[in-house]
Amino acid sequence: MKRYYITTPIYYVNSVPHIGTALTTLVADACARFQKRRGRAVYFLTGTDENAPKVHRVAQERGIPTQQFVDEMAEVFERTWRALHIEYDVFIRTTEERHKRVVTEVFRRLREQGDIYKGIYQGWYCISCETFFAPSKIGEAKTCPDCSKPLEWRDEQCYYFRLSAYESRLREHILANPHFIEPEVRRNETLGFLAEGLQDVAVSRSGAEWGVPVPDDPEAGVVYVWFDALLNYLTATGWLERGEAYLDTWPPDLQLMGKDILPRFHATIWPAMLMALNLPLPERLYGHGWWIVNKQKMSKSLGNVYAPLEVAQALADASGCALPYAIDAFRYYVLREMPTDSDAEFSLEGVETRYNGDLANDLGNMLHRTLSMMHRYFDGRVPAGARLDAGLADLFAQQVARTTEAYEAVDFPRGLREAWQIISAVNRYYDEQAPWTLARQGNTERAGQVLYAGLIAARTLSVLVEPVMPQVAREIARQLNLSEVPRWDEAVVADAFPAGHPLQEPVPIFPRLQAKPSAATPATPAAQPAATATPASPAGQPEATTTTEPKPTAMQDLITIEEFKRLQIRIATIKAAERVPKSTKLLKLTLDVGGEERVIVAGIAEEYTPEQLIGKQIPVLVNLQPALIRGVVSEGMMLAADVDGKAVLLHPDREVPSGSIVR
Ligand code: ME8
Repeated sequence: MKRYYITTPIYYVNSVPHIGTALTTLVADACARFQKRRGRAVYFLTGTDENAPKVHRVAQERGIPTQQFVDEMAEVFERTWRALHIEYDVFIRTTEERHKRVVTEVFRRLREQGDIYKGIYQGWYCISCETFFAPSKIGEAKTCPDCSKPLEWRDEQCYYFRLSAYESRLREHILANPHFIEPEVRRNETLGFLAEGLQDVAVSRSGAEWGVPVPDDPEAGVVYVWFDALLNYLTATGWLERGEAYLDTWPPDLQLMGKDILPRFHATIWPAMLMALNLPLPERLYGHGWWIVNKQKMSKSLGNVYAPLEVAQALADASGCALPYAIDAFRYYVLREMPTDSDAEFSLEGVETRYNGDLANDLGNMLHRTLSMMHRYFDGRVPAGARLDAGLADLFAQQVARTTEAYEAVDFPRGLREAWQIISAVNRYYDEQAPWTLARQGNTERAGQVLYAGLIAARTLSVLVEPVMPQVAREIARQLNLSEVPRWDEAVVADAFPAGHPLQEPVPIFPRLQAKPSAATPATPAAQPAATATPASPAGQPEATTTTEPKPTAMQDLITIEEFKRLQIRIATIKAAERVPKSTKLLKLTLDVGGEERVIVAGIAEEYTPEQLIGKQIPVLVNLQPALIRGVVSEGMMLAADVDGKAVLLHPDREVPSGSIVR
C-alpha cells in the first residue's frame, strides 16, 4: 500500500532553527501523527539544504570548513526537532552522496532531452533568497524585490532549464485540480505568477566551488541550489535505486512550506521539473502564512527571532510545568495560532494566555476535577451502571468529525477550536448538574453518571490532542489508566470505562503560570513577556483543580524501593566531549548508552578537560526530564562524588558494555 508522504522544506543551515522553521515542521508532524492515528502508513521527510552559496559564505566568515559547519548545523536541526517531539521518518541532507547522484542524473537526463540547454546569464542574483531576477524586475536601487537586500550582478555562461515550455501544462493542471495548491489564496497567487509569463531559469552557477558539480562540464561550476534542493523529495523515496518500488511513497501527498517559497519554486519550477521527468506530480502543496513579531517580519537585525526550545523552557521555568509538557504546550500554541491564509503574530504573552486559558483552565482542569471527584466520591473506581448521555455522545461524535475534517484541511486552529467544544460542553454540564452537590446529597448514582461524561471527554481529548501534544495525550491516557491513547476511530465510545475500572491519582499537567516567564534569552526580542493574570477558578466549584505540585518532602524522608526503581541509571561510555561556549564550568558530553546516543551537559569543566574524558565510563541517570542548558538540550545527568563541591568521577570496576543497568 502506498504510504502517505509528507514533506517540509529542507532548511538552510546558515542559521539555527527558529519559530518559523519550527512552525512548518510542527504542522508536518501534526499531520503525520494525525494520519498515523487514522491507520495510514506515513512517510514523513524533513532535512537540511546545505549546498547553498549563503551556507558556504557563513562557514567561511566563521573560519570553519564548510563540510564541518554543515555537519554541526544539521545536528542542531535534528536535535531541536527531536526535542520538540517531532517524529520524522527520514532526515535528508543535500550533501549526502545519494542525493548528489540524483541531482547529477536528473541534470544529465534533462540536458540530453533538451530541457536543459546552455546560454549566457546576464542578470541579478539575491544570495539571501538564492534567486535569479531578470533585469526587467529590478528597480533603480538594485535590491531584491522579495527581501530588499542588495543584489549581485552575474554575467556568465550557464545552463538554463526550459521552464517556459511547461507554462500552459502547469496552468491546466492547477485549474483542473482545485486541491493541488492550498489554501485558495496561494493558488490565486500562483495563477497570478503564471499570468506574468514564465521565463527559462538558470540552473547552474559558474565559478562556484560549493555544491553539486554540473556533470560532464567542469567549467560550468555547480548546479543551482534550488534545482538541487527540490530534488531532495525524490531522493528520499529511493527513486534512483529502488526501481518501481519507490512508488510505495511517490508522489507526495502533502508538501508543506511557507508562502515565501510556494508560487515561484514549489508550484512552478518543481512541478515543471517533474513533468520533464515524466513523473506524477504531488497531490497537494500547502503554503502557510508567516509569523510576524511585533507586527514586523522576523529578522536577526531586529532581534526578534525566537528559538523554540527557549520559549518552551521559559514557559516551564515560569509555570513549574514539566519540560515535556511545556514543549507540548508550545506545540499547542503554534498549531492553535498557526498562520493559515494570512500572517499571524507570535508573542510570549500569547503563549502564556493559551497556556493558562486553554491548557491549565480548560483541558487540565477538566481532567483534574473529574479525577479528583472520582477519587473523592467513588474511591477512584468507575461506578457500575454509568454511561455517557446520548445527547453528549452525539455532540462528542460531531465534534470529533469536525476536528477530523479541519485537521485533514491542515487547519489546526479550527480543529482545536472544535475539539475544545467538548470541554466547554462538559463544563456546562457540570455547572448544570453540580455532581459535587449530588454526591453530598447522597445521589451518588446520578453523580457517577455526570462524572462519567468527564471521563469520556478526557479520553476523547487524549485522541484529538495527540497529533498536537503527544506527551500530554499519553499522560491523560495514563491518568485515566488506559494502556495507550485510543485509536482515532474509537475516540468516542459511550461505555469505554467498565464498572470498577481503577483510575490513577490526578497529577496536574499544567500548573498555572504565577510568575513572569524568565526571558527566553539569546534569540529573544528585547520586549519582555507580560505577566498574565491568573484566571480565577470558576466560582462555586469546590473541586476546581489545585494545580500546584506538592512541595518536595523533607530531606530525611525515606523512600521506598519502588521509588528508587523509578531511577534509570546506566553506564555510559563518553564518545565526545567539548566545552560549552561561554561557560567555564560546563562540558557537553556525547555518550553511548548501549547503542543509543545521548548528549548531556555536566558541570565538570573545572575538574576535567574534554580530552581526559573520551572513552571513560560513567553512571548516568537517563530518565531525567531533558533540560535546556546554555542552548544545549541535556538528556540526562551524570553521577559523580561531590568532594567539597568538586566533582570526582565514578567508574565501574572493570569495563562493562555501554548501557549496563546500575541498580
Ligand atoms: O527556503 N513564519 O529554506 P529556509 C513562518 N532551503 N514560516 C517561516 C518563517 C516565518 N517567519 N520563516 C521561515 C528555504 N519559515 C529553502 C527551501 S525546499 C526544497 C528548500 C519557514 O531555511 C517556512 O516554511 O529559508 C519557509 O518556507 C521556510 O521556513 C524557509 O526556510
